[in-house]
Parts: sequence; structure tokens; C-alpha cells
Amino acid sequence: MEMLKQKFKAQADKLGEEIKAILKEHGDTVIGQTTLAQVYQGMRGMTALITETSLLDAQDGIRFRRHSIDELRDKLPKANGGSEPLPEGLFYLMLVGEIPTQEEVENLTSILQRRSHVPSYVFETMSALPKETHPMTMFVVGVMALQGESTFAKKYAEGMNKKEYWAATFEDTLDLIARLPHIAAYVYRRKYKQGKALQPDGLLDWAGNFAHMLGYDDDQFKELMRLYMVIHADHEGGNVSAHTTHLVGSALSDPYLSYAAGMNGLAGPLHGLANQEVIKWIFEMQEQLQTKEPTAEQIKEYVEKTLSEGKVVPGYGHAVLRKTDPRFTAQMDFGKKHMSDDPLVNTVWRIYETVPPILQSLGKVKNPWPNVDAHSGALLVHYGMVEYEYYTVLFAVSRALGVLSSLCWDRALSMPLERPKSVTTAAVKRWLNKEVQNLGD
Ligand code: CMX
Repeated sequence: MEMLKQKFKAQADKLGEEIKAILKEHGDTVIGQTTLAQVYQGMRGMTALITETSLLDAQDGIRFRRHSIDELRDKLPKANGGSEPLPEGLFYLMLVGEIPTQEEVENLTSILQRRSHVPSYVFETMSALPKETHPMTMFVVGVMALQGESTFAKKYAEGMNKKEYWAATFEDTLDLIARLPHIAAYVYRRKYKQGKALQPDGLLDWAGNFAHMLGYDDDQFKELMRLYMVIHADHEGGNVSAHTTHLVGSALSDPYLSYAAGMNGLAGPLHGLANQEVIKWIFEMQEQLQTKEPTAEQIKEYVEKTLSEGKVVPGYGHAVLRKTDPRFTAQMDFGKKHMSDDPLVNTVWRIYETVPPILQSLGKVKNPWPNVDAHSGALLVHYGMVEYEYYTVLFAVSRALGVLSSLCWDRALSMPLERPKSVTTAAVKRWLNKEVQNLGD
């Protein structure tokens, strides 16, 4: 742990100096123009954040420290006998920018195991909620119940020097990542498995143990969890969950508060909740059409009906991507390898052939291709995890790796409070009518 922490600190000090030099020489360099349309329409394409952990290309998809998902599947260390990357390795990569060795990853796995204890009051707090509560709400309540454990919050209250913020954030990050699978597994077991929680297996890796605590001991499911935890971890900084975590963290809210806030954003249907919406939508289609394997023609009619009811086709479209999401492709690859004759998985692939031309024909959808959420549910259903309301919790556990390593970077680089300027439409009109010189006067 100390080695990783010192390595991170050395990297952060070096980058901090580089940033100082960049700002000294280029601080006034203009990087683009902001249009009124961007301000009104969700700030699309407006470069306004620095996030060190990953970078999204509209055509090629996400790269983690310049490594594509295919490269990560190839280069990151694997579990014994496995072929999917270990998420601990990706976390290491996002933190220090280097592909770790097998030994470094195994060391990180044992650090996380040692920090994974969750106090019983956290489970009791979640248990106090009605069973019908959405799993994401239970999960975030669990995270919030744990907030009293925050090293950052305790040290801040004691008068911590600002030079120590990064170290306290680092401690909280490791503690949270270690504990989240326990909280998430408890939500699943409580809601769907008569409350029978399962003990962790200290011999397993982080994602393998998570699968085990959920109650899935099939080796292939463990492999799926490793891949799942890797591909959902980070998608640069502007998406709702990452941006919210960063924004809330910029007020020096501790990592528990910041992460919980980000996950409330992930719980929205246009973001992470889309993974449950996709399977719900497919199950409803199967129900209405009375078939497990709808034809392309039937899917087309169902998509048109969805659109005519003023709804979106879940799992399709993206605010940045303009091609099929490589996270979709990686899951398709997993499906072809392990379950190529599964009817639901085949339906997902038939939807992939059917939906893009329909969305394209609307003329307004900027990206008619599938995103990560279009595929994930079908793989989970294959192994028996049919409780689709739970799926966003899996996404949330994975997303912790990205948003929390980013928060470590925010604190190590002393990123300030985020506070952009907002204006009213009345102010916009005054400015357009040249009644004032500057927008916002
Ligand atoms: N189905 C129907 N209409 C869609 C659509 C879809 N899948 N994707 C975009 N559109 C519509 C938009 O609703 C918008 O319509 P209006 O002008 O009538 O409001 C129009 O096309 C233009 O939208 P856009 O610029 O292409 O897309 P945005 O950047 O505004 O939104 C996203 C991106 C993801 C919210 C949108 O594509 C969507 O709602 N997709 C379905 C939900 C989904 O899968 N979300 C998960 C994204 C990945 C993740 O974060 O996990």
C-alpha cells in the first residue's frame, strides 16, 4: 500500500510541476469557442474539465491512460486460469499510469481484502428500508451510512493541512473500493435472496469475490464480473456520474459524500439505469410478442411503437460516441465465446442489426449505435441474474474505480472549487439586444 501511495504521490508531484509550467506559458491560450446552443443544450463538446484517468474518442471509444479495451484485455494481469483482466489492474493503471505486474495486482488485491470490513450498522441501516426500495437507493444509503468512517472527514475536522488532502482521499478511496462489493452484495441478497448474506472468500480477487458474495460461483460468471468491472469503470470526466463526483468533491466533501452523489446521477435512466431499462424493454417486447426470439421485422415494429410513444430506445445513442461502443463489442465478444446460442443474447444482436437504421432515419439522433448498456443485461440473465433492477448497482461498484481514482488526482493536483458562471434568459436577451456589453452584466 505504501509503495502504491508513494508512487502515486511521485507521479502527482511531477504532473503538478508540468501543469504549473503549462499554465505559466499557455494559461491564456484560447481552446475553443462556446456557443449559446452549447450553454442551453447540455454543454456538448465544450472542453471544461481535466480528468487524468481516461479519454473518450467519439470514433474509437474509451482509452484508459491511452490503452483501449482490447489492449487492457490483452495486457492487464488475469486471475489464475482466467482470461479477462483483473479490475484491480485497471485501478492501478488509472492511479499511476502504468500497467502493473501480476505481483503488483495480487498485492493490491490483498490490500483491498484487508480493508474490506463493513461495520454491522451499515447493513442494519439498509435493512431498515422497505424491501421495495430500489437497489440503487439501498446501495447509496449503505454508502452514506459508512460515511462516518471517512478518514478525510475526520482529519479535516481535526484541522488537516491542505498538503495532506490527497493522502486522506487516497485512504478513503482504497477503503471504499474494498468495501463496496460487500454493500452491493448485501443489497442483492437482502432484496432477492431472503436476506441470506454470504461470507467473503479471502482467496478470491476483488471481482471474483464480489461474484461469490452475490451467490454466483460459476467460474465464467466470475470472468464476466472481471470484464464488467473493467469496462464500466471510467468514461472520461464529463459524464454525469464522474462529473458529479468531481463537482461535489471540489467542495472538499469527502470521498464517501462525493461518490454517493455521483451514484445518484448514475441512477438516472439516461445514464447508468439504462442497463435495467434495456432488459425491461426486451422482456416487455417478448411478453407482448409472445416469443423469446423476435424476428427483425417484429423488433422493427416494436422499436417504432416505442418511439411513437415518445420514449427513447434504451441502450442506443450517446452524448459523445459516434460509433458502436467498444464496451458493447467487448461484451459481444464475451457472448460469442461463452453463449453464442443463447436466445436473449441473440436477440440483443438482432436488435443491433435493426435499431441503428431506424434511429438514423429520424434525422435527429446523433449516434444511432449501441452503448455499453445495450448488452450487459443479457449476459447477466444467461447466468441466472434476472433481477434487472439490480444491474445499475453493478455499474456503480465498477464506476467507483474511475471516479475515486480521479478524486485522488483532483486532491493531489489541488483542483479548486468548481464554480462556472450561469446566466438567465433575460440576461441573454439583454446581451443579444446590445443593451449590455457582456453576457451576464
Ligand atoms: N432513442 C430515441 N431517441 C433518441 C435516442 C434513442 N436511443 N438517442 C437520442 N435520441 C433523441 C434525443 O432524445 C433527442 O431528441 P429531442 O431532440 O426530441 O429531445 C435527439 O435524439 C438528439 O439527441 P442526441 O444529441 O443524439 O443525444 P443526447 O446527447 O442528447 O443524449 C443519450 C444522449 C445517451 C441521453 C440519448 O442517446 C439517449 O437517451 N439514449 C437512450 C438512453 C441510454 O441508453 N442511455 C445510456 C447512455 C450510456 C450510459 O451513460 O450508460
